[in-house]
Amino acid sequence: MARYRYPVIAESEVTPRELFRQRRRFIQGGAALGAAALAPGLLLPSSAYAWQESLADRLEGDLPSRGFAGGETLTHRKDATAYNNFYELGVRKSDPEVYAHKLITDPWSLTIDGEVGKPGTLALEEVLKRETLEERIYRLRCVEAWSMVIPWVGFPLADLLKRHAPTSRARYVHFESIHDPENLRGQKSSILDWPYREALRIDEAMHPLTLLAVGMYGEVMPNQNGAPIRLVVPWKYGFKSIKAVVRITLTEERPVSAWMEQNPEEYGFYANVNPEVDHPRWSQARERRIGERGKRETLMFNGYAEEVAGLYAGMDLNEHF
Ligand SMILES: Nc1nc2c(c(=O)[nH]1)N[C@H]1C(S)=C(S)[C@@H](COP(=O)(O)O)O[C@H]1N2
Ligand SMILES: [Mo]
Repeated sequence: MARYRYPVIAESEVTPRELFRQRRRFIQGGAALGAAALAPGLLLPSSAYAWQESLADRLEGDLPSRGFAGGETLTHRKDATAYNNFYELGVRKSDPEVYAHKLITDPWSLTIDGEVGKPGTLALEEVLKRETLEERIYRLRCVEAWSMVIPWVGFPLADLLKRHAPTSRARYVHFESIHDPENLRGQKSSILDWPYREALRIDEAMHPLTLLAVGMYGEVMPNQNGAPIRLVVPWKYGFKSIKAVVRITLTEERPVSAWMEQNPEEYGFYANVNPEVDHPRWSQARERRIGERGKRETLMFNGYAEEVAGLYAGMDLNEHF
C-alpha cells in the first residue's frame, strides 16, 4: 500500500514526521543539558524511563505507515491533544491536557490473564520489545458526534493476544484502565464506577484493524491521549477505545463495561458507529470533524464496513447497539 502523505498545510498547523524528530532531538538535548547542569546527583537511574526512551528511539526509525481514512486530512496535532475525553483527568475537554502530568506512567506493567494458556504480568518495555510497530491513520468518531483523523503508532491487539494463547473458552476480552484516585482527580467523582472498563468480543479483538497504540503523530503517546498504551477500535464509538490499559482479561461471559453499567439505555456493548441508530438524546446521522466547518455525514462502521460488517452478519444492529 502507498505510504500516506501528510497534508501540505502551514508548518505551524501540522507536524510532519521529520519535524517531530527534529523537535524531539532538540527537546532531548536541551533537557539533558539542563538536568546535568542543575544537579548531576539527581539524575534518574537509567531504568526509570526505560520504556519511554526505548520507544522514542524506535519512533526515530522508519516505521511502515498505512492510511485507513480515505486520504482525509489529518486532524491538527494540537487539536488531537487539547480536545480530549479522559474523565480520570476531568470532564472538560481541556482538562486532560491541563492535568496530563497527574497520570503516572512509569513504571508501567500490563497483566494478561483469564482464559489464556500463558498468563502474565509484564513490564511495558517487555511487552513492546516483542511487537512490531507501525503507523496507522484512522478516523476516530466520538459518540458525542465529533470526529478526528489520527495517525496512531501501535501494533495489532491480536499479536499480543496470540502470544498468551487464548483458550477455547475465551469469548470476550475485558480491558481495565489505571486506578489511581490519589493522583487522578476524576476518580474522586462518581460519574463512573472506577476503574474505566471496556470489552470486545474475541473476534473483534482479533480483527486486524484493532490496535494497541503507544504513540501518535510519530511521537510517544501524550498522557492526555491515554499513555502509555491504549486501545483503538476505529469502527466503534470512541468510548470503546480505552486509555491507559493495565489489564487485559479473556473471559467466557460477556463483561459489563463502565459506560454500560452507568447507562445501559445510552451505551450499548457493541457501540458500532452507525448513522441510522441514534443516541437517545441526539442524532448520529452527522458529525463535526474537528477543525472543519459544517458537518459531515457519518459513515456506517465509521467507514470500515468493508472490513468489519461481516462480524455482525445476521445481527439486528438496532437491538445490538
Ligand atoms: N480510560 C479512559 N479511556 C477513554 C476515555 C476515558 O474517559 N477514560 N474516554 C473515551 C472517549 S469517550 C473517547 S472519544 C476517546 C478519546 O480519545 P482521544 O482523547 O485520544 O481523542 O477515549 C476513550 N477512552
Ligand atoms: Mo467519546
